[in-house]
Amino acid sequence: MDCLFCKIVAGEIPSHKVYEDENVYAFLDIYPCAEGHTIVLPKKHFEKFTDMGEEDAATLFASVNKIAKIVGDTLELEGMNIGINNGEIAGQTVAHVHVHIIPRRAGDGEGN
Ligand code: D5M
Repeated sequence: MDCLFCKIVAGEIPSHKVYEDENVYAFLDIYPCAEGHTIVLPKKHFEKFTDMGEEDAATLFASVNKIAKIVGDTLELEGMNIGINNGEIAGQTVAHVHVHIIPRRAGDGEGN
């Protein structure tokens, strides 16, 4: 399958790995919104979050929970945005489900 993120998981395209287990792969976003911006994706290919069944979605978010704590502890963050762009109309540019973990810091100006 010609999927950018499947190729990253397979090691065919280089990435800065943050975390990996049997179900997910996490790496730094190449166009970070903030230092430490991390992407978490399921190793199993789904185009959109809403294509996933409950069990796969729960597994993904159990790992997101773990990785968000690691990112938060490592970077000593007080908070972060955790989210998904689900579908092209919602801003999804890579057609493989992924969760953004975006560190937030005092004065970073986004204010939402
Ligand atoms: O987010 C897709 C994200 O994927 C976007 O923030 C850039 C990032 N991206 C794209 N290509 C790469 C590579 N090769 N390495 C790391 N990060 C990458 P979306 O929610 O689909 O807009």
